[in-house]
Amino acid sequence: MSIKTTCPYCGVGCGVIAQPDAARGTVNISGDTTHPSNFGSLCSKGSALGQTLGSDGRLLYPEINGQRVSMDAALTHVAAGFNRIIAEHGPDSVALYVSGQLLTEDYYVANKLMKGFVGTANIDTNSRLCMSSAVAGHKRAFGEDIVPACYEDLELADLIVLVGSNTAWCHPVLFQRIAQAKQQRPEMKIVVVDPRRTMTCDIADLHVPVLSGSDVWLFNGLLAYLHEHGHVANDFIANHTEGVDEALRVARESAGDMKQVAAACGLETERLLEFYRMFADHERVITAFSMGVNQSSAGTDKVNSIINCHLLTGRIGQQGAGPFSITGQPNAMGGREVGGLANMLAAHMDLENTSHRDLVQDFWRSPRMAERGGLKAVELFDAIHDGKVKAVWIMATNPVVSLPDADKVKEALRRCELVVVSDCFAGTDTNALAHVLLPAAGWGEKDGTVTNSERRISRQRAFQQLSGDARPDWWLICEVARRMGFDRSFNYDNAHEIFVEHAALSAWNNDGERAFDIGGLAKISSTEYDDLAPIQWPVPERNHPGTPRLLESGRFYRNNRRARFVPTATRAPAHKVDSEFPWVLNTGRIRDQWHTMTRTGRAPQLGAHLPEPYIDMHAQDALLSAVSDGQLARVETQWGALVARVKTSGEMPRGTIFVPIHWNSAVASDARVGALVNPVVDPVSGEPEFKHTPARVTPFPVNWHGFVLTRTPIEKLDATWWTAIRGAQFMRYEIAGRGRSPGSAWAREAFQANHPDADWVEFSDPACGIFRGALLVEERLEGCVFISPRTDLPSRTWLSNLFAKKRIGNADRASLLNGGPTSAAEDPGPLVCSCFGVGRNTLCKAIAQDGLKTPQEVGRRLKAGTNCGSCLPEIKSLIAGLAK
Ligand SMILES: Nc1nc2c(c(=O)[nH]1)N[C@H]1C(S)=C(S)[C@@H](COP(=O)(O)OP(=O)(O)OC[C@H]3O[C@@H](n4cnc5c(=O)[nH]c(N)nc54)[C@H](O)[C@@H]3O)O[C@H]1N2
Ligand SMILES: Nc1nc2c(c(=O)[nH]1)N[C@H]1C(S)=C(S)[C@@H](COP(=O)(O)OP(=O)(O)OC[C@H]3O[C@@H](n4cnc5c(=O)[nH]c(N)nc54)[C@H](O)[C@@H]3O)O[C@H]1N2
Ligand code: SF4
Ligand SMILES: [Mo]
Repeated sequence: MSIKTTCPYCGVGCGVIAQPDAARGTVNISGDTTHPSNFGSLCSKGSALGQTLGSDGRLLYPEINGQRVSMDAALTHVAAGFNRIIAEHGPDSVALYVSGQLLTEDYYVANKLMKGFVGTANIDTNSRLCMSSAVAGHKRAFGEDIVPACYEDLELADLIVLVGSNTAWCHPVLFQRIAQAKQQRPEMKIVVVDPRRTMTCDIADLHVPVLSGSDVWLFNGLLAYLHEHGHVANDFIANHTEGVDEALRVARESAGDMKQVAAACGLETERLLEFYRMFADHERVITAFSMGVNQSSAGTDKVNSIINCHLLTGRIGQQGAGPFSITGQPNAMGGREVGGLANMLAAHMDLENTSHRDLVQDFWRSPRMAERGGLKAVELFDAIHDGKVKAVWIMATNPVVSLPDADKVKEALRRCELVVVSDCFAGTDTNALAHVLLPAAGWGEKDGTVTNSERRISRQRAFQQLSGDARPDWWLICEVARRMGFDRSFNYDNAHEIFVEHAALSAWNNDGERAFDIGGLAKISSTEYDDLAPIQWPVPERNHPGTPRLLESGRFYRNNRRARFVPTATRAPAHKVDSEFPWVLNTGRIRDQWHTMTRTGRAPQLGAHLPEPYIDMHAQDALLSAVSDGQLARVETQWGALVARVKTSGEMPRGTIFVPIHWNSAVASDARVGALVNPVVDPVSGEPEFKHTPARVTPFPVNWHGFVLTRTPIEKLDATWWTAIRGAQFMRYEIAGRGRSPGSAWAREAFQANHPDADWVEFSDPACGIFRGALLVEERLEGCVFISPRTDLPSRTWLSNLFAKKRIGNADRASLLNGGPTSAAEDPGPLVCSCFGVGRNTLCKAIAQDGLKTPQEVGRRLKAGTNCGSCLPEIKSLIAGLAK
């Protein structure tokens, strides 16, 4: 059996083929060569999906206050709790907090329940933290949340400007499509606008290392430059836009002359002008942007300052030209279609527009409609904290980790009368605060649709049986709705019935008023739905082929059909650095992990690339903070603190530090970066400023460092600081501590408990604080521990290879006790290629010895980089480094 479905991670929306192997109990995952978003490619995360599918760690049964209950009891409890609180305190006292990882069908019923039946718009989503500035920018400029471009435009463009997007790591398959297009047409230019020199810069002709938060200066300056140098689409502006003069005036006044712009952006004037000239000289320009733009207290203005440059030059809705918001989550776009944000209605209609409200109420036959916008994510959790919202149902998101000022979020949930969480996994930080836990179906069990960054609707199809009592999210929502008394309106038997209702609403009294129209899919049969091929909306008529590009005719969706130049006055990030908090804390993603690691953290293939939380900073800033590469340090802001390992990768500019977002309490003692982030939001979109919080870095002194690799996970770790990651045959714990370093007694207790008769070998030098121990069970390595006062511990990659051996011979025993392989050749070094497990030492050796000059030659020699390609930028940088 082989099932076509869609990857559940990023917004690229790659087609996946899943082939369950019943005999082995595994699922083989490959890229779908017929899917028009990825043509068969998958990145490291997509390739490792098969490793995330077991029932181990799943939330399988409903619980109330920690006790397992029947599904019926749990659903009835939730419905009764919501109804009681609504009766006592009104509809606005309850809320849903949902996610861009729900399927469109789940999202549709969640939104319908709240806005049309409970009668409150208190349903918001983690897309508030992600896309809401892009949505707000699109609505201000175009009148509707429209992404005009498609992936093919990236290949057709002569210039791609990537703004605040680490595409190489966060949208890897799109990055590969861009890299391939550039290889075929080397004259194609790429600019990366990012304070960090990320792996994305690998294919860039120009890196523009702007100061954090200065993008509006950059694009206001560009607008003025384009105007001054005559790159103005006069006819397009006259016929299809309004407000150009005011936008130009504000841009000029607030950004100043080119020198002032360069200074505000922290750039040399020459580099600034080089970028401006490139932009001016290419008709086919795509400006693709993501979180470096959206996640800012000026996020919506950043978006509009970009759109203004495209409107001025008329480069929009054309092949290879336009602003392009790259979405993060697999169904961020679908969530927007159903109106999942607290300030939207459904099918791209507006909550505060009476005729839209009447239209939707009529269609839903709903008893009471929400009449004004609900609370946006950060406000919502503040209202929970203040006791104004008394019941919340959190679905498919982990806000205790992912919201800003996350310790306050934790406290808010502690105070809340009724917290319901539905998740597929047990043990998340948010689950820990739930009164009711509802087990949700996981990726392989779910059935429905998602929409990717290029408006392409693709099917997710189930290829596994439901685990335990887990049920699809739409089912859980409908069952609660029915128990709340809304039986007739939530009486769906399957995802298809919901989808066709959603499609019908998009076409209801539409007449071309709203771009989002998938009326052509409103009458598809259940079989046609099952077979639905990926298609880009709008799909206004039956058998319509879909719409790759929007806004081609210059007709926009505001009342007067014109696009609006939105004046964007510059303003600095909300909080400035000062002597107490001298560094800007920037947060974001790493290549092989997905958000809070509930899924990717289970795949051994993904754990080794960057196994620990870290603080990346400029070497001189590290020196000023009295910390150094490899040592632990504490990052502290006005809101919270964490401890992680310092790294001076060379990617960071002076003045800013970078901490990844993924680590949480389930996998580290103290590394939830959300707790440190300023909760200030953009005034228009409500999106938090995740990329700019003033912070300080101080040493975190410890007396000893160590790590443990063990086949049997350890329940309790006696260490001041720890982090845990899954390896192929073992759990890996990095530990460090104060006081006396652990020795023989500690290690034996931790290890030997499960294997009292096993063979224990150890080396101990108490005077030097060095301890090494290994447990062998029937000559196989069961576990090992290494402790030292310094961080110069043995290679984990070398040791992980010993775990793969059936027998540990005498030479290996000796090397275990010596703390290192007998020959350097046995140490592959830190992992670079996760698909084929190729380490840095192996790569460097082959590159040097065999004179390999291109990643292709490396691939032929070692296979590295030949599957998903996510490590190609790193391989290229190793080749470049060795060529120096
Ligand atoms: N591997 C992986 N991929 C993912 C995800 C994941 O968790 N892991 N998550 C998905 C999701 S939901 C999202 S939203 C996307 C996010 O995808 P991206 O937006 O590409 O990812 P981030 O790492 O959040 O941030 C992007 C870049 O913005 C830069 N930046 C910071 N401040 C500024 C600034 O002021 N101006 C500019 N121009 N740039 C700035 C940062 O240095 C960073 O390199 O990734 C998606 N893909
Ligand atoms: N500091 C900082 N914080 C950030 C960001 C940042 O750049 N910096 N980025 C923000 C952005 S862009 C995003 S998108 C968020 C992401 O943040 P979150 O949404 O909190 O992160 P996830 O780990 O993806 O959480 C998804 C949860 O849903 C569960 N889940 C997965 N599939 C399903 C399903 O089908 N049904 C149900 N019910 N549950 C499911 C997972 O197990 C997991 O617990 O983080 C935001 N937070
Ligand atoms: S690029 Fe990777 S994570 Fe994103 S959809 Fe494709 S395979 Fe999934
Ligand atoms: Mo996101």
